[in-house]
Amino acid sequence: MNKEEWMNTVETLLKANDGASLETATVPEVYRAVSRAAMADIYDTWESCKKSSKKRVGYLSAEFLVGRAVFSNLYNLGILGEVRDWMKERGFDISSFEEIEDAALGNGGLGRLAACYLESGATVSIPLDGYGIRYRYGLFRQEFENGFQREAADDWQRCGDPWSYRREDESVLVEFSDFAVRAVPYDMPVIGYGGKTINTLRLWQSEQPGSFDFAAFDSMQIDKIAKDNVRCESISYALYPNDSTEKGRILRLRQEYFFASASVQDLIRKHKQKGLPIEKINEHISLQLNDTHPVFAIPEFIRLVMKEGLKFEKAFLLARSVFNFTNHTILGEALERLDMKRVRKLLPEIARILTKMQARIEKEFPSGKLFLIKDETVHMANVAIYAGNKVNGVAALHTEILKESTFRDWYEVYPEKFLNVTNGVTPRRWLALCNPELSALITEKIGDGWQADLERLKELEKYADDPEVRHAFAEIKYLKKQQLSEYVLKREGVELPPEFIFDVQAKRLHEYKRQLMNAFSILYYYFRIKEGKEPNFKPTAFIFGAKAAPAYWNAKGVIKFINAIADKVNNDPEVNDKLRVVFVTDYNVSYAEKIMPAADISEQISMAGMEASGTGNMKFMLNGTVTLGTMDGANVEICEEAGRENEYIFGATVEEVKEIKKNYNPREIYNSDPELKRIVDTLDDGTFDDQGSGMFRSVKESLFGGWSADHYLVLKDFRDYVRVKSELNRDYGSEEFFAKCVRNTANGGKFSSDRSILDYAKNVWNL
Ligand code: 26V
Repeated sequence: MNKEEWMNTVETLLKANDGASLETATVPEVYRAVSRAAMADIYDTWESCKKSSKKRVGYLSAEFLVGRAVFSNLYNLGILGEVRDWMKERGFDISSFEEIEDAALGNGGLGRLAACYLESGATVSIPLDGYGIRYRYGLFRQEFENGFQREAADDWQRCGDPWSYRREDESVLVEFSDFAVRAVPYDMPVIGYGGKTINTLRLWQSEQPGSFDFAAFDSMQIDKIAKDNVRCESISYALYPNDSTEKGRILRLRQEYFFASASVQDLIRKHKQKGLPIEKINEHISLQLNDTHPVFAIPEFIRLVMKEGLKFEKAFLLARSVFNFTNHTILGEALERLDMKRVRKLLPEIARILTKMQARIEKEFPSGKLFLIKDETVHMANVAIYAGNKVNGVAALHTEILKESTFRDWYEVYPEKFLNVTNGVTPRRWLALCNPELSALITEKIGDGWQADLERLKELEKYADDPEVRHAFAEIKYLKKQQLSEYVLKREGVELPPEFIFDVQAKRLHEYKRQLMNAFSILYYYFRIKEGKEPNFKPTAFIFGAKAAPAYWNAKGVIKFINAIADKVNNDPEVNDKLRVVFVTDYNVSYAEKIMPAADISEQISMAGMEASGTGNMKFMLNGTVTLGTMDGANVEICEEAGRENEYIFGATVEEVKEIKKNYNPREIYNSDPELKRIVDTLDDGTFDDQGSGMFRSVKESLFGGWSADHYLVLKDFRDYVRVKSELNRDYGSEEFFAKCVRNTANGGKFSSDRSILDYAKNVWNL
């Protein structure tokens, strides 16, 4: 579209939909018109992409953390700059679209990865479609009340959903033993960089099947009507925030079957519509299961294929050449196990198929070492490994742990199923779009094209030794810090001088990620500065962003603790010229886009072996940030790529963790290190007030009490952590330090999700 056509379309849409003009329209109205103008623009390409290829891949995921679509889509279409200018000429500033909500249909890493993968699939022209759930409410919005986290509903459709089409005519029925629901698909375009390939993200919404119950209405049974309606719509009502306890299990199970069944029905129907035989469906689709949440797709597939006339064994083998499984965590409590009684009650046909699969494995391996169902519990990961083709971990180290421990028995029997695909992030959103200043510098030095060929960043490496380029890097970092600082002042009311070192930890709050250790390190510097022991300490702003699962007590305790530290530090004139602390409110994709480019230090400090990969670490790296981290997840590969001397690594390794755990006594460390003891004691010596909640005592107890005393080795790793942190503080600002920043960007090429997707295409999907 040229300027004339574009503006006409926008104006027509404003008139038709809202009875408004560019002069009178509200921001959401303009947003909808602009988005729909782009939708009109891409229609033909999208339709032709749907038909184009022999084999398509379905990425089944309970979460897609897509974030704000409008900038990314216009950017990938190559019209963001023009549209900005055209709108500006008419007096409209499109940066006001920043008030449009993020679509947060995911919790964190796993959901954001799914979004990056779809974008990369379209960019490298692989026919990859997403299938998920259209939650009415996504991840909760976070607020702070006296430093405590409070959760509020996330109404992501508040300004409409112009990037989706409802496809009523492609609805399917999903049946549970007690009632059936209608799954209505909403399709979002997934626009690749350059706009040549457009794939589809299909999200299912649950609704009441059939038509309005007039008889009930006539007899004034309003309650019954409302109840039936709520029961159906509740299935896609809200995203589970990662800590789902017993009471939510049934609804969660319904959610999982709901979207798995709808997606498989949809795929089989499309296959049949093409007049193709069911036995050949494996030549036309591959399905990737994003963790265990979509694993019901396997028995559902077998069930539906049997309905087409195939015997169980044939159907099972067909499933085996269609499905693949990605594991994203070794955390025991996150590996899904379902109660068979419940499955039998709610999904009797699925239970029968699972039982047949269990019988098959018993026959094949009579020893009982491999199983799907044991003690009336289905192990969903086992189902996926047994009935799938490939199984992958998300970073080299993680995959080794899967093979050696988590899935050891399976690896012994099926070594050929296992492989690694290291995660990646899309460089369009996480470098080009969020850091246009650095992008311009990169393009100036190595030319255009790196956005879709990220290995080309290597060409920057030589500039690490060029003082001019180093300084240009540093200046851009300063600018991004200024921008973030303004934003944080506006949103949080906290002043972060951009001259300070910006030390950032942004990720979900979990004990294994050790935000508590970071908090302790702040107190370490706090006390030392007060005692005059840190004369050369360079002023540092500690920035946190994290949501805690609503029922995760200790995680919420850590948030309150950090907020209490922030309060004390920021208001203490003796230290606040050296230290600032802020816990940003409602950290989400859009906040991340502002934070990553402004960070000097990327905190990746999980206990070794716990963080499957991490993807934030990659975003920081691309934006020229050094990692302060453990040898965990993809940090290991970041060191491999950039050179370990360009990162700040500390702490026990996976092997050392194993040794230490044999006889670990956190109390010994605590008692023999007075400086550390004093810090830990602030949790209950009255230094900080948790307002009677008992949270701080509970956090302290997690370090000493019971069998799992300091399960994540916070006390053990603390000294090495502050040693390296201090070394970083000394290095900061030197020529060599800025060279490290350049080297991080220059060696980030591996962490493009384009590379990950090409790995999957080649080694998993056989495209
Ligand atoms: C799930 C649950 C559910 C039950 C209670 C505790 C708990 C804790 C963590 C999780 C996480 C589920 C999987 C997940 O999000 N994994 C993340 O996946 C990212 C993408 O592969 C990866 O970078 C992160 O390291 C990994 O934690």
